[in-house]
Amino acid sequence: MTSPTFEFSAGAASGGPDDDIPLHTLKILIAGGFGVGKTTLVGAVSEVRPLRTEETLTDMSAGVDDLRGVESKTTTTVAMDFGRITFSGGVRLYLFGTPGQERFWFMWDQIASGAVGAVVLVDTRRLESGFSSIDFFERRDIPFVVVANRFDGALRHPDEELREALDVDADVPIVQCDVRGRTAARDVLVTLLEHAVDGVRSSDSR
Ligand SMILES: Nc1nc2c(ncn2[C@@H]2O[C@H](COP(=O)(O)OP(=O)(O)OP(=O)(O)O)[C@@H](O)[C@H]2O)c(=O)[nH]1
Ligand SMILES: [Mg+2]
Repeated sequence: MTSPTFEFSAGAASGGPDDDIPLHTLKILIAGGFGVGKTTLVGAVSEVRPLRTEETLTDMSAGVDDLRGVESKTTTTVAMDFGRITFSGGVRLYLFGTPGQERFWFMWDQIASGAVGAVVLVDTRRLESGFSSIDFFERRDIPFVVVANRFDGALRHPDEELREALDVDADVPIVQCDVRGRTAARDVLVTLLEHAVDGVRSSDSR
């Protein structure tokens, strides 16, 4: 597989004293169900210390939080994650990680406001955890990529099998990786940007 190449407005940020000032700032959501790796992705890729809103999972969550597959998880995001990454060429992404638990989904609309794209993380051991997020972005026409996070012990499935199981359109990129790695997480964001730009181009040409 070739690694993605992303160039935004070639040359737009070159040749001036303000080279270090980003010319394009974009809001991106990192979404998905409970415990699929949203906070992990933001932390892996952020160039600044990420803002986190983790709270300890307590006995109170028994019967509320589905810990199947993520039994070792001790904390959960109760509001959002925030991080930042800047690409050469003057594109700066502000990353907003959503809370995964259903009881916090009322916040999603506000967090999503102004987002140009989303990463939907799924855990292939609990694929159903991705349905609500996919539905959320499809309804709002927000471009997204699906990322099957490589959890230990999870079976590997071909992309097309995942596409069918998740019922996502043929043009939606599917990436399988371990988002604990900075390069893998960064490549996911590049794939999303390319997908979002493709969408704008094809709607312009209509
Ligand atoms: N093996 C493996 N573990 C991962 C991967 N990504 C995340 N994890 C682990 O999975 C656990 C859950 O990750 P989080 O980043 O807290 O998940 P989250 O989606 O933010 O969870 P909530 O905010 O509670 O919904 C952590 O213990 C991570 O270390 C991965 O790609 N592979
Ligand atoms: Mg989290």
